[in-house]
This record gives sequence, C-alpha cells and structure tokens, in this order.
Amino acid sequence: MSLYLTTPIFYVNAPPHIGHAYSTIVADAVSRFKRLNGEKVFFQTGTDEHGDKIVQAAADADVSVREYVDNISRMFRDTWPPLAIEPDRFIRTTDSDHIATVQRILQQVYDQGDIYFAEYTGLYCKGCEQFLTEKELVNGLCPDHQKPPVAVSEQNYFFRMSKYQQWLIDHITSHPECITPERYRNEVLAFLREPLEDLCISRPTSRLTWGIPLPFDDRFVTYVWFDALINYLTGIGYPDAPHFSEYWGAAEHIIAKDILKPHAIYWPTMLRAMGLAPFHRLHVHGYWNMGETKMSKSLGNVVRPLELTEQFGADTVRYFLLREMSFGLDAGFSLEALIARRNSDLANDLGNLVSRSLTMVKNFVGGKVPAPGPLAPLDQELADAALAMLGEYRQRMTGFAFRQALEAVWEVIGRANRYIVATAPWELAKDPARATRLATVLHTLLETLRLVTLTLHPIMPATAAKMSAALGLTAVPDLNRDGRWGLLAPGTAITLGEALFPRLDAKGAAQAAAPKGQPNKTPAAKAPAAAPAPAPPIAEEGLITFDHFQQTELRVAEIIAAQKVPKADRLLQLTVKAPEERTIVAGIAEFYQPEQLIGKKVIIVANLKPAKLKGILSQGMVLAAKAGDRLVLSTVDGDIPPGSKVA
Ligand code: ME8
Repeated sequence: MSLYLTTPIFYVNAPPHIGHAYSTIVADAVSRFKRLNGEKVFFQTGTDEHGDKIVQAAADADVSVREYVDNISRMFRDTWPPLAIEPDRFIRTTDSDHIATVQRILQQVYDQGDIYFAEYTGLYCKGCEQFLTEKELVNGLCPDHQKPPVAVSEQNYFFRMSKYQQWLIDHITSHPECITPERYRNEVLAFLREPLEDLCISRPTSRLTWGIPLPFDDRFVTYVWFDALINYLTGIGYPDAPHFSEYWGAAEHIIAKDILKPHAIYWPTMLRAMGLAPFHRLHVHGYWNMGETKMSKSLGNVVRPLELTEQFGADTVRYFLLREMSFGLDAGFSLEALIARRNSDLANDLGNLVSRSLTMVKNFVGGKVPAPGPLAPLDQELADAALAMLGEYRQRMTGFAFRQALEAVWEVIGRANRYIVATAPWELAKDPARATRLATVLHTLLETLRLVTLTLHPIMPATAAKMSAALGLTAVPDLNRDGRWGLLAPGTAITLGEALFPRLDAKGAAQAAAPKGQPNKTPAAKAPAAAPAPAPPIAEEGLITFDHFQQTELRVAEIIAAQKVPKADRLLQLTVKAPEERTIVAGIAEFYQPEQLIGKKVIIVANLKPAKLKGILSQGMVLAAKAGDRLVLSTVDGDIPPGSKVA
C-alpha cells in the first residue's frame, strides 16, 4: 500500500507558529505510523510564495520580494528537523518545476474551454485572498479576518467551476470518507446547495506582478489557488514521473478548517477539469487558540515552535500537540497545559514506568531479560490489555484520532505502574524460592514496555529510539512483525539510560518559555501565601497549646514519583500530590526503594519553610516513625484524597 500525504503549503508572509507545526507534525506522525505498518509513503510540505499578501509583507519589511520569500521559506524548512519532522519534499511555489506544471495545466484547461475571460465585480477579502459572497459575511465583515471586504471590479480569467458542481455533489455523496471528520463534509455539502460561482484565477500585472504568468496572456499572472493547489501534483512529478499515478491514487491532504472551501470545492473541480481523479481524502482539523482567539500571524498571538522545541525537546512538543487536540475540534494552547502533560504523562507515568522497570531488572536479575515462567492471571491481564491496546492504537491512528490512540497507550502505562505495586517485585527479590515468579513479573513488564515503545515511534521518535536501545531492540521496528506478545529473547542485555523526561519545575519552565509580555498563568507559580503569624510564646515548659499545634499544617500526600538523589546515599527525591504537586527530599533511601513508594499516601508537614537539600528545593517534610535502625513512613488508614488535612 502507498500513501501520499500533504500539509498545506504555508504562506511566507510570517514565520511559522504552532498551528503550522501541528498540521506538519500530524503528517509526519501519520507517515511514520504508515511506514511502521510496512507501507510506502511520500510526505510533502512546503511554502506558498506568490500573491499580494506576500508583496505587502516584503514591502513592510523593506526588502525585495525574492529576498523576503527566500528568508521566510528557509525559516519554515529549518523549523521541521528540530521537531523530528522529515518530509520527502519541501516544495516552494517558486520552484521551476512547479511554475512549469502550473503553466502546463492552465494551458490545457484553457484549450479545452474551461477558462474564459470576463468582467467581474465582487466583494474581495484581502486577508483570504478570495472573493466572498454576501452570505459568507457576518455583520458585513469577513468572519475570519473581521474586516469588511472591498468591492473590486476588473477583467479577469475565470475557471468554469460551476460546470462541475453536480459532479462534485455526487462525488462527495458517494464517497463519504473523502472529507473527514464528518462535520466538514456536511459543511461542504451545505455550501454546495447554493449555486457555485466560477472561480477568478488571474490578476492583471498592472496590479500584481509577483505570480506565475498565464501562458496564454502575459498581461496576467495566475491568482493564488490555481497556483497553490497544483503544488500537490508538482511534488510527485505530474504527469510523467513513474510513481505519479501510484501516489496520486493515494493522495491525502491535511488542512485546517480555514482552507476547507478551496480544498473541498475548488480543488476537486480543477482536478476534474484536468481529467484527474479527485484526491482520496481530505483531513480537516480545528484551530489552536490562545485564550478564545485563533492563533494567527495577523493577530500576532503566536507561539514559535522552535522556541518550544529548544526548551522542552521535540518529543514533548509532538506528544502535547497530538494528545491535547481532538482532531477536527479547536484546542487551547497554554504553556501550563504543556508543562502539566510533560510532568504527569511523560515524567510520572511513562518515565517512571521505564526507570522503575529497568532498575529492577538491573538490580534483581542482573540486567538481562529473564526467562519467564507461566503467566499468572495478573500477568495475563496486563499482557491482554497491552495487546488490545495495540489493536485500538492502530485503529485510532488510522482514523486520525491521535488523542484517543494516546489515551489507549497511557491506559496501559497506568496499568503497568499499578501492576508493579500489586506484584511488589522487591518483595519477590528477597526470596530465592520465588525467583521464577520474579522473572515472570519482570518479563511481563519488559514485554509491555516493548509494545508501548512500538506505539511511540510515530509520536516521539527520539524517546522510542532510546527505549528500544534500552530494551536491546536493534531491528527497524515493524508493527506487524513486532506487535505480538513474548518476543523479547531471554538473556538480552537491558541498559538503563538517563531519565527520559526529567520533571520540570512548573514555575521556572513557564517563566522561561512565556512569550515576552505574556502574563504567566501557571497555577503553581502564584505568589506564595502570606507568611503565617508568629507563633504565640510557649505556654508551659514542654507543652504546646492547641494554637501552637494548629500552626503546623499536616496533610495527606500521594507519592507520584520517587528517585534517588545523586551522591546522597540517604536521600530520595519525592514528588507528591497534596493536592498540588510539590517536591520533597526525604532521608529514607536506606529504608525504601523508589519504586516501592509510588502510589503510597503519607502524611506531610505542608507549611514547612522550603529548604535546599543537595541543590533540590524541598517543599515540606514526610512524617515517619523511627525505632532503632528501623524506619516506617506514616500512612493513612483508608482511602482519602491527597491534600486532606490531618488534625
Ligand atoms: O492558507 N490552528 O497558508 P497559511 C491550527 N497558503 N492550524 C493552523 C492555525 C491555527 N491557529 N493557523 C494556521 C494558506 N494553521 C495557503 C494554503 S494550500 C494549497 C495553500 C495551519 O500560511 C493550518 O494547516 O495561512 C492551516 O490550514 C494553514 O496553517 C494555513 O496556512
């Protein structure tokens, strides 16, 4: 099976932001997923460089148009590799093969009589670079740009789009999968209930010279859509390249809803006029918003992908964008949400599972994949869940439901973390008679990790590569070959690398990453509460009053992460929920293994003045009972939410 996957080609009137990155990450993740599934993929992105918006932007920047487009196009191209996005072609509409293809197609469609010359007066929105109908206006304004369109009257060339209206309706109705999600197909069909007007495809050179000259009239240049959309054909070598038909038959376009009409209406009718089949699928996503408004270059409320990548790494950014947005719907972007996902999903859930499992393999079975015994029901349950997850993951990824695909994977990660608590391998390790049971438990964990790793290749390529290396997997991953239980060979060396996702201090990270001038809204970054009033003097020797006792704030805290403090034998760094997340450094390393602590509810002193221990800011103290050389943590006798007050 082959697939030809495209993103929009982005206008070079401003540098890329997270919205552009999202479409391109989706295309990259799907490409990787399909390749993992043994399919052949051609993935194309690029830049759209003609038109008066771009001439205007160059004039504003006071540079030549050529210099301007080269510069911004390079910014787009340079943004993708740090995000681990690897297109097969980065196309520019100023590329010579594209100019030749556009001219060839124009001549063909003109010769067959589907392009004609006429006078036209219409309402034109410069932001959209489109004429709008009265019906499309909201309160007289373009709904996307919130500006009134201007009446423009001039002689131009037109594409006979109306001729193909009924064919298009029939095509969309008989191929319901061609526009997804469904709401966008319905939107297009609703639009097609009104008569379709012909499409203006030229601009006189008196008004615009920065475009592709019409081959049959050099007083005009092509106007944007007849130029831009054709990039999808140029990229795969229309019409003569050997693989053209194979890829065109499997063409899938990814766009946001802003350019639904050109893609769902202009493009298939243009293709029909050329005698080509319509694209196979159009995948339409929603907007990334900042607050209530769309992130857009004209509004300037943008987040730059390169800055985010530098701070958080490609995998965190890719994971966040794919996990946070339901494909098709709008989503809100915030650094707080990104940092929260990084800390909870990546550091706590995935990072902990990997480090706990591998540490136990290293400490308890000599750092090699152990030979398992028969699976007990608990092991079988995890194995079944991991295999079922793979099935769901495949189905969701195929359907562009990235969020749900990742939810399914994280459900298994959560299960595996709970499995560790339930099987308590550190207890098994104490008893040589239970060595086979220990081996089975650790093998089950490693197998689960292997299947989780398989699913992460398309989403977080670097993390998946590190996890594969840790598990001793050297072959190129293959979903069909590897998607079965029990393939890790006993005896394979397991290597424990560095933590995959060190936790971020929410406050510091948000401040460092916040765009200049943007208020920092991290909840954890709020100013500390006012200092408590000084304690009243001690009433009697050795006794405190109730008021004194009340000065100490005791709370239930759930330990969600634990790790050894480097170069400090006695200290463990704990991350607890109480109910907000905080770090506590506790002198309990001689008594507890980090992996034993996850999920335990303990009692902490919540209002202890923070102090630095080995460079780590400890925000509280865990209560423990000590007798001789024994130490046990204080816990609660029943299920109660973290943060509950102890009094
Ligand atoms: O329209 N949320 O280019 P463009 C999600 N050149 N995606 C967003 C977004 C947001 N807030 N903002 C932009 C053009 N995008 C034409 C396309 S194609 C033949 C020609 C993404 O630079 C999304 O993919 O305005 C959207 O469709 C595209 O950028 C628009 O890019």
